[in-house]
Amino acid sequence: MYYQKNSWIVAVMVLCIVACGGDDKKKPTSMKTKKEPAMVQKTMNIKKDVMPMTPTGNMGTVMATVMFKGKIPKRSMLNRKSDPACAKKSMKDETVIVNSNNTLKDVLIRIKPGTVKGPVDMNKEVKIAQHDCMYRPRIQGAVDGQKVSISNDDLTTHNVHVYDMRKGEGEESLYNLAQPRGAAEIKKEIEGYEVMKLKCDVHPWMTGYVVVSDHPFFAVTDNKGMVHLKNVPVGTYTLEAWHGLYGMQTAQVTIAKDSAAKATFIFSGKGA
Ligand SMILES: [Cu+2]
Repeated sequence: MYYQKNSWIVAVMVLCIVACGGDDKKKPTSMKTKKEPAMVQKTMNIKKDVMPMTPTGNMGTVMATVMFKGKIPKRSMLNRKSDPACAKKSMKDETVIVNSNNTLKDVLIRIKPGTVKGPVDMNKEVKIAQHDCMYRPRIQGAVDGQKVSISNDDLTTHNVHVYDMRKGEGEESLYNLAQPRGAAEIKKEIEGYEVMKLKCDVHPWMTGYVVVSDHPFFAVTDNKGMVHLKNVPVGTYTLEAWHGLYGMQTAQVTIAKDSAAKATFIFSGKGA
């Protein structure tokens, strides 16, 4: 029931998009903005009347930044005493990480699924490590049909419990597998999922996400709160920005040939 719980938070979010800078001035980027509730559409439930942009060889870049406005949530120390193997190392809560430049880390930004095509290496596995009793990376993107490979680097047993987060349907449990120390990787194919949420049934603080798309144009904001999506076919798109607690915002961007379309999202911490 994740989305329902957080939909009111999303409703107060402010979204904006800034004008292009530098050489983009010759080719104005769309300024349209709109707000939507978290994950308004299923990732793979794509409307058939929307034709994806077909690559013509003309490509541009998206440079997106996620700002954080409001009271910065305190990152408490996680209580990991229940497992001595985990308790050896102290870790802070990672639900909301605001960078020193007031940007938000761990936001997945992508072109809206179903609206663009691009090259994907379907043989490349999406790797998730359980390391220091945390999922690493905490959030990443993947393409539908790729395989996930989940490893256990720790000297303890984890129980990988994966859910698909579906709008209005709560979370659907996909699989639930114990992985003792030294065990082989768990490998599973992504089969039309929306957002895979990883939880460990042994260590309740462990949370990870894999956001699934049908194209390769996605990235997660870093410790500067930025992403660059490169070699995107020219066109006008909806850009989606998704955070594990705050949900999704969208913006329109127009990508011109050999130019960088800039977008700025603002997430508000109010009520978080
Ligand atoms: Cu665990």
